[in-house]
Amino acid sequence: LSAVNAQEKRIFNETDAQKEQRLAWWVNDRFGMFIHWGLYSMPSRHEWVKSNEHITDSAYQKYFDLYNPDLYNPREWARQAKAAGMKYAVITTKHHEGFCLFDSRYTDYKAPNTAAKRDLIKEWVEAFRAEGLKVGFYYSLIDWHHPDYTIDRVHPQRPSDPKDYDKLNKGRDMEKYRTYLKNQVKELMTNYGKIDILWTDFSFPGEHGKDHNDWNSLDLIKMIRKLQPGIIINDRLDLGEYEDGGDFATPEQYKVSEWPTRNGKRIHWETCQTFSGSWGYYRDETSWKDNKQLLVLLIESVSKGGNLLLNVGPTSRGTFDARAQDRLKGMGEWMQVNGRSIYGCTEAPAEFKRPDNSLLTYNPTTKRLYVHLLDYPLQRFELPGMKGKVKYAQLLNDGSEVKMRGTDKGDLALELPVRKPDVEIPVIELILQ
Ligand code: JFZ
Repeated sequence: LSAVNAQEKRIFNETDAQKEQRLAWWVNDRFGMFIHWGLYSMPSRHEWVKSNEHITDSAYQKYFDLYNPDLYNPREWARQAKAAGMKYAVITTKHHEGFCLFDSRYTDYKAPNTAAKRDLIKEWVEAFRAEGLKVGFYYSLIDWHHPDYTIDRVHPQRPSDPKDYDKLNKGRDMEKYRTYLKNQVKELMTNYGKIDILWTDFSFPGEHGKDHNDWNSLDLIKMIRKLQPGIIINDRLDLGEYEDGGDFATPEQYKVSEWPTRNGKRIHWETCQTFSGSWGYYRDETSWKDNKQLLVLLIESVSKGGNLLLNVGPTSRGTFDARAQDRLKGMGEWMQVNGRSIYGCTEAPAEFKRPDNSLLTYNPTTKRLYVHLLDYPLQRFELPGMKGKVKYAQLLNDGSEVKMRGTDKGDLALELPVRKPDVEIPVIELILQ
């Protein structure tokens, strides 16, 4: 431990090496599927619809009454996730609306009490495990259904006049909600076997907000790690004062200009991203990213030492809509032949300079450097300062040799085929000396 880190507050007795071991699979796998599914899939206009449109509990009730995911087949979801090259998945067991996809002893507001008549999470876990994927639970700390959850600044029933908060919150008791929250997390950590990831969401400190005191986060994280010693937990419990108050950071992509640090030390991170903006199914949304943009999100994350959790919002009947299937297929086609530049890879050492319109990743075990060509150049491509450093160069998609020679300036000139290889983003694999 460096002097700086030794001063940092810690919750657990775990060494840095032990933490690295616990997170090793996650760092290696790099690419996961996020799934946002709930009652909000029915209005299909954002998972925040209840808050955005200030919908009351009684007006929202119709979604619960009519919820019927008759086409739900998690084995099909798992198949598509795997084919896309994803190695783990995280599903909303409960989102902010409060509806539970799992069977909980502590609420009636759950899938078994709808036409689904069963615990939808149980079969999801079994299906994803059967495809060899690691499984994770998203659990919303925020709850817009629980009668004891106090009205805050993002709540559907937030008042227009701040003076009205006290009046509205009379009779609501966060102590009772904390008990509910803890009981439900305990169920999730106990009833489904080994859970690989817990994705809590989210804290928003400040006036009429919620922070670690509202969730009793410290007590919660201790219980979670006790029940699931190997689990990996995100950083949204508002325990930032502790170095180990979360295992990885969850920045939004646009904030990541370089590998995020804490006290000068690089941290684990994962960006989560949507296909179209909303996390829940949003039928009329038109802002869908194309396959190339999605691949750039993945490659860019790995090039800065991070993971990508790419979200699908299934329909209320339990299917992936055609646009989602198309994107997953596109990612899979690329990953099928180029996955070697993603799995087990990380940021390239600083000695390797990134040429224009390219992204670098590096596999420290095999000592191979990957150059992702975002804008396919015409025949000649130069790697600054790399003369004499490369044993062999090939296109990753078809394993064909790329001829190279050192220049007088000490650069490495690569001779690329005129015709762009048949992949969205071609990758040159450099086997270093
Ligand atoms: C939250 C949710 O509100 C949203 O519906 C979705 O589930 C998403 C994955 O998580 O939204 C957030 C919360 C925090 C940040 C960004 C989006 N953040 O801290 O940058």
